[in-house]
Amino acid sequence: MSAPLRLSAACLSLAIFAGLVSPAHADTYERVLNGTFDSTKSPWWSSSNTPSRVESGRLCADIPAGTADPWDAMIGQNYIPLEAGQPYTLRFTASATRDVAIRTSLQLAEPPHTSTIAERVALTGETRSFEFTGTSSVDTRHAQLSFQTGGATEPYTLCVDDVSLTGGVIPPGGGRDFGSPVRVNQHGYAASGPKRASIVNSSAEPVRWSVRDEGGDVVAKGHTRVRGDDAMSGDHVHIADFSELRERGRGYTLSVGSEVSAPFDILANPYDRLRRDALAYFYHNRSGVPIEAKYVGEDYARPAGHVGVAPNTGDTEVPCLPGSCDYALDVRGGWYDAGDHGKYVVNGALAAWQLMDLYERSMRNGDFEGVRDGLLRIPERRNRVPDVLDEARWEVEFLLRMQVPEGKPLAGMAHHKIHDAAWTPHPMLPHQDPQPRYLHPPSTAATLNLAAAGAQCARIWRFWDRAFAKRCRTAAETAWKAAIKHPDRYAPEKSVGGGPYDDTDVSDEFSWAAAELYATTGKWRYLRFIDSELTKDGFFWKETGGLADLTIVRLPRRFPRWYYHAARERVIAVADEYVHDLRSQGYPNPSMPEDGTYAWGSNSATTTSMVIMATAYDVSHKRVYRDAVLESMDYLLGRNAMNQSFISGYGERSSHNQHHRHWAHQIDPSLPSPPRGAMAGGPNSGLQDPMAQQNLRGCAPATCYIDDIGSWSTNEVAINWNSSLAWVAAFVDSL
Ligand code: 9MR
Repeated sequence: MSAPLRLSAACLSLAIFAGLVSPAHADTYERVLNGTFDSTKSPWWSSSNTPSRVESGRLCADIPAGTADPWDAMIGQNYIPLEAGQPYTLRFTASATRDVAIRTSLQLAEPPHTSTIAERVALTGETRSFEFTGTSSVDTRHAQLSFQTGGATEPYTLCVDDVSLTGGVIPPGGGRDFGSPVRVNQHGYAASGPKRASIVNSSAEPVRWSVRDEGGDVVAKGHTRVRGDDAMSGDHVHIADFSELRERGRGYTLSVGSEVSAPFDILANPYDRLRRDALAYFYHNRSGVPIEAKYVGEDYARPAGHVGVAPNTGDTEVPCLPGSCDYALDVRGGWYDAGDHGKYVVNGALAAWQLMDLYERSMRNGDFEGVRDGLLRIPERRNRVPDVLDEARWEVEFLLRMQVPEGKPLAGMAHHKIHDAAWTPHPMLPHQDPQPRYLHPPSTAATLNLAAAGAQCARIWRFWDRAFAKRCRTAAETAWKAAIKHPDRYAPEKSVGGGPYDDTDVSDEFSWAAAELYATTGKWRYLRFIDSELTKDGFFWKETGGLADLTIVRLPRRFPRWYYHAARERVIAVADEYVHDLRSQGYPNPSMPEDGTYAWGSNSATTTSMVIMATAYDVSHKRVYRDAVLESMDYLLGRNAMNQSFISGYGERSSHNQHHRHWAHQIDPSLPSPPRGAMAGGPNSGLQDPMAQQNLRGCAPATCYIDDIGSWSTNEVAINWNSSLAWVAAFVDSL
């Protein structure tokens, strides 16, 4: 539970006390999502021994016999917000196919499981209505409403409907506190770079600003520029520009009237540590190897996950999804994708590619830090290979294991993914995961992404380990042939226990893989498949076409001259659009989706746009691109509509409750928070999880974010997001 919510709850209670807000209407705030089961049961869940479904507009569950405690068989809903001191009323209808007594409970989902309502409910075959009340003694967003049926002597079916919980005075989506309206890069500005702030202020005229140093002396002052109404946030924004201030120091603040920003530094090189922290993310999330205290510290050390040691069932001999093939593969290693323990070839290949691309960019631009052996605290440190390549190889080795072996059906294709049969609860360390894990059928997209990353690996590793380079090249060319033979194997959209990474248009993957294969082999047969162009849509795991242009401009001598010139022009044209969008918004985000909404992982749309602007800088040396990348860092680090730094450990108000199964300090104090340098997914207009639905209703796109472990659709971390963060952190550090 974060301090801002507690504060605002207290403020509201005070307001009620003072007669400012009538508590009468509070009773109307509905706290249950989908209590009527009109079509779906989401976000209701049931225990794995208690299958449930929607039946005639009710939620029905098959209750097993022979369990012991009430909570051994439940249906329920999580992430219900409760306010301390407020009364709540629970109503529902229910029936059962036997005469039974069950329990209904409204309580904290995590220890100490403080309960607000706990009642015995006697059920018969006839549908009856129930009503219970209770007063919450806690402020939380983590209450759980459940129907607990364990201890039955005979099996039966339970059905519930019209479940409603009303109460509380904070309206859904209300009570949010973004702190100071003066928004800065809370970490720090580069002394030689642009230094601007965004200020929420209703004035139509410029207002005065001043910067104070740590000792309180005014060191710069001026008037704002009125940027005006900002569509994505709904804020009326002014810009303060203090770029002329170059004096290095810590603890500066910017004031407008009585409003003061979070403190910030001005440093010669503010991003040297972020470059390493953003990359360290990957070792932390390695599968198949113990994470050792000597590299990460005691708090983050943990046993190896998924090396065939019970209760793990993977990943040393993982069978195919039942009915899809008859073999098992050793697919140990790689990185866990995100807050979950799945490993997905489409996304893994993109993330590994970005680390290898970072290496190639560093080589080409003389950024020695980027290719340094000893940069990171990882087991391969000082093995005479750049650490960023060691880290990427950890993933590439896994990708190679996902390829269907010779002699099997679909040989040469890559299995789309491997993950748990069912979603595991939080918290859960990788070595504790008891779920069966399966290989999912090969897909063309995964196969082509393996071909792309494999070809890049072959090119790069020739200088470091010829045998490995050769393995990569063979895998890549084999994958390409298999994809040509099976060009339309698409992963399904529906997915349980892991993400889908579904994609039914793989023309962009063909083009990207062809560019990589051509760059590595020089074989003309690949050239004609390069038919994608970088557009303002940039790139992400589903849209990889634009990456072909990045590869071409990174490796000009490996492509026909006219390819390079055309790609360079496109990179610059797209970067110009990003610079334009960054400058026209109240907050410096190069990503400004045309449909006016932010998508899942919007912060990675920011970082990938930054990669493209940085590439434009590399090919043009025009300062405008470099400055735009630096200013985009401001957005990520607090100069945004929520006064929120999205990178853990960086800035006064930085995300620290990201959705992750063992960086779960928020729900289990014995576990750590995310380490420094983990980027949250960011604002997502889609509100695709109950935490977001409960707390962000009506949010302006740029504010659809909540720093709570429950919000996987706004606050997860992921390898493809941190790989682009690592890329841009290295870029800004190299300037
Ligand atoms: O990043 C993915 C995003 O583009 C999709 O909209 C979303 C839903 O399919 O999935 C995101 O990826 C998640 C993956 O499916 C499972 N692991 C966590 C990933 C990050 O949230």
